Amino acid sequence: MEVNNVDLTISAVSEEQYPQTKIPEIALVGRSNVGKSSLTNVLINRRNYAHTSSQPGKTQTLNFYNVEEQVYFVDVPGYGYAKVSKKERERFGKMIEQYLTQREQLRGVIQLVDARHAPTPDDVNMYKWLQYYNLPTLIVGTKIDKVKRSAWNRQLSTIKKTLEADNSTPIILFSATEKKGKADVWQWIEDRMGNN
Ligand SMILES: Nc1nc2c(ncn2[C@@H]2O[C@H](COP(=O)(O)OP(=O)(O)OP(=O)(O)O)[C@@H](O)[C@H]2O)c(=O)[nH]1
Ligand SMILES: [Mg+2]
Repeated sequence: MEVNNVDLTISAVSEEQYPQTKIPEIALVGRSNVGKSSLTNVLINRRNYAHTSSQPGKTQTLNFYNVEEQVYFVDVPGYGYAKVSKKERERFGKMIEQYLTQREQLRGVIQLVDARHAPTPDDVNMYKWLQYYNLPTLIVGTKIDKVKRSAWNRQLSTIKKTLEADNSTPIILFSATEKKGKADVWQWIEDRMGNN
């Protein structure tokens, strides 16, 4: 998609604040610091519209980015290390769970994993959970620029094997710095947008 207009519609802390439109939504999930904001920025051709940071666990809201009035990207706070109280984390987990299982507009989930390493137990749990709820899932292996080219295939199969991903789950290796994988990720999103 040719992207010129993007708008951070809302950073929601509760369901009443979600946009009240029929526009399809694509959620981005992954551990803190894996590169969700960076992927968003590449997809929308902006340098730092979705704020990136080297400090993990910052984002504590569901951020809805309206892209060309055609799709929302929903940046879901990173799991892993949230620097918040247990109570806050529970409230938050519930909100995310509710969003992912009950949101009618949701067409698919992009799960990001760090392509430099094998997926963590948190990553595996998240993937299994998404499959359990039959959510169409795309795996994006981030930071592939940090892996030498000769190891890309090995990393790809490590991701697939560790997640026990079946063939209906595509895996795309991605680099925000090189913009590698951008077209393939967009293709998947557009395919999902056309599907009810
Ligand atoms: N080399 C490289 N660095 C990346 C890539 N993607 C993200 N980073 C870096 O990783 C750090 C975290 O990226 P973010 O995009 O902020 O990660 P996030 O998943 O949004 O993190 P939270 O919002 O805290 O959950 C930043 O320093 C980015 O510059 C990539 O593809 N290659
Ligand atoms: Mg972020």
